[in-house]
Amino acid sequence: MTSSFNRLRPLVKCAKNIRPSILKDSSWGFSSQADNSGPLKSSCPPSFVSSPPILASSRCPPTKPPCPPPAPKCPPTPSCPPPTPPPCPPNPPRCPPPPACPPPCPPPCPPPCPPPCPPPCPPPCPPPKCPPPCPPSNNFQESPRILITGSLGQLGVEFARVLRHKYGRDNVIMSDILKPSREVAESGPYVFADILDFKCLQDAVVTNRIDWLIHFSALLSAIGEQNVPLAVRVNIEGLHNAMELAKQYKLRIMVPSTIGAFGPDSPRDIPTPNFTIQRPRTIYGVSKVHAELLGEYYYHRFGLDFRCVRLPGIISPDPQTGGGTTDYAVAIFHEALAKGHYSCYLRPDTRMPMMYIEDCMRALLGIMEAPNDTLCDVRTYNVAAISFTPEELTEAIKKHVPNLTVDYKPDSRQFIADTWPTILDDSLARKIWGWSHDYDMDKMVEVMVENIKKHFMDK
Ligand code: AKB
Repeated sequence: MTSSFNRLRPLVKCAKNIRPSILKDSSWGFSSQADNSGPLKSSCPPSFVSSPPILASSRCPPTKPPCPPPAPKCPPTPSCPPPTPPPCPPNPPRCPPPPACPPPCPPPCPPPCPPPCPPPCPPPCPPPKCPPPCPPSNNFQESPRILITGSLGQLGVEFARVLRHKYGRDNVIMSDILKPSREVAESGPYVFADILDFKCLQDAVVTNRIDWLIHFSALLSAIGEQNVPLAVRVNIEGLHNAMELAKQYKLRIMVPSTIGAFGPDSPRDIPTPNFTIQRPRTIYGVSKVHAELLGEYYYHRFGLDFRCVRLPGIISPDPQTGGGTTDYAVAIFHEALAKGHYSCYLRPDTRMPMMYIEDCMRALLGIMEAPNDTLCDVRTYNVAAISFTPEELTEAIKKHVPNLTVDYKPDSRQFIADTWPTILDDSLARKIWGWSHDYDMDKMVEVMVENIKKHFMDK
């Protein structure tokens, strides 16, 4: 289409120069809106230019050949160039004032809150208060079964009371060859047991399922000297039986020793040490050294759990002291309170180690309950409390019995006392298993007077 338009373009140009009137009358079929005010120019096609100028309508000679037939009409331009947008007006119209903007948007919402924190933890729980772990399941740890030989003596009755209080009435069996008092018989189990009869003692151990053997049977220093063969049998043969039973039935055995296990060759001017010369001059002393050495031998040789304390003179309200050299320190209280007078079998200046019965009980319990590995290889310990002379004791008692008089008539017991220590060094027991005494002289005297008045004066 464009090419055919270009072919016709000269014709269109030409047609523009033709006077419209002419054109109107012509049959060429052109019509134009062009200005007709200009000079008339040839409107012929170029092929007629050489011809004479054409005059007014009348001027064309009629002879003149008619114009060639008009050029065929241009077909409608099918493809006009795309309309160009109208140019912008020189002065663009003024924009209306911008509308009032809406207020700016509020700031975006903050992010949603995190979930609330969990409540703080409660304080940590206190450690649970558990009961102590169960002891090994053997009867020994829970409550030992205890047999006391010679239990009707000064120490046996009291120690049975202490042990029963601690381990139960029926776990402590008293034994002796004597008929017990009603009070003793009613206090707990009592069996006849002659320590010189091995089978008899064995029966008591087996039947009562014994764990601990407390061997008190012995003749004391003064009475032992009056019957040495009996002392040998009771103190030495009886000990053999007890020791052998303890070995066979793996019992813990405790045998008390004494200041009587020392002799004149032992140090006396200083507190007598735990380990020193022991050459006693009484059968009682000899038998106690024998007990110490045999027990220690069984400990080393057979692993026997042997324990021993060297006791001083024990002072208790019970007047039945049993034939010792230190008995005066009990008898003087009873005589002072009963008669106001005492005749002493020792010189007034005879100093000996002494101990109140309650301290003695604590010493016995202490050594029995001490862990075996605490004691190590030391199986025999000095234990001490107070040390005084008959004269000093008299003065202390006079504070309670002011009219007390004492005379002194030393007898054979003086010879024994003169060979014994005046004071014991018990530092080893204090250090190794925590021994300590509670009663000094004044406290002991006060309690003795009080107890004797209360329990023995009206009997
Ligand atoms: C005694 O005097 O024989 C006993 C003892 C000190 O061992 N009291």
